[in-house]
Amino acid sequence: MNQDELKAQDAQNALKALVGRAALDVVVPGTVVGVGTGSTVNCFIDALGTIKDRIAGAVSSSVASTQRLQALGIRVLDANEVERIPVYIDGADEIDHRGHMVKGGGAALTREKIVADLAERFVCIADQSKLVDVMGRFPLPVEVIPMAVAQVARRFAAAYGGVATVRAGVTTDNGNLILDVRGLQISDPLAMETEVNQWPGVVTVGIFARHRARLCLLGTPTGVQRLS
Ligand code: ABF
Repeated sequence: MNQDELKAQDAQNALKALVGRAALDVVVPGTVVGVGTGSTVNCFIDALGTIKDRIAGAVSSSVASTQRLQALGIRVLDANEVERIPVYIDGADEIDHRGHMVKGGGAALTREKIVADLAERFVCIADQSKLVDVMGRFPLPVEVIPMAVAQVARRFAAAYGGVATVRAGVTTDNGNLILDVRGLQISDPLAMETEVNQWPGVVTVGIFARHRARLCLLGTPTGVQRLS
């Protein structure tokens, strides 16, 4: 990376740390917190460690987040141990102005959606680069049963003109593959999520429209914007 790229990365990391800390404000004391995955969430996990005695524990969306939480002494509960959690905090690869998200760049989309489903409130934490008018520039991640990747790729081409490729060297925590689909204009996230969800072999599509964020803490150079 050249100097400018390094400076841009440092600036983005600073925004991630900013929103990671800001997310402590939405944690409900004494409760179990839903925790997502990714570098922005890692900032939140590190901040959560500073108030670990004021929460009842966490439900995690990935092995990576579980390990980070446990290393900080935060109790991690199995999702089956809880019926409802007040808040789920997670990042996104893209988020639009209605809180719909593309997620799965970290290959954790299935467990992220499972924990999001347990939550009363999904709070997305992201730096300003993630906010878009129409999603689709980021390749859409889809978790797929290995035997179905070719057919699901054909369906994306036929239905949306998408070009799907298997993410090299990645097996999800659930033992499946990730297709990354390029060339999409996700103008109706709910419709696409509903359609793709029913394709045989699709475990999870990385569109979070049914489980959209009710609040987004957006990191910007002038501070944290609360978008809801
Ligand atoms: C995770 O957050 C994934 O769904 C998404 O890909 C990722 C964004 O990662 P980062 O915060 O590192 O940009 O929830």
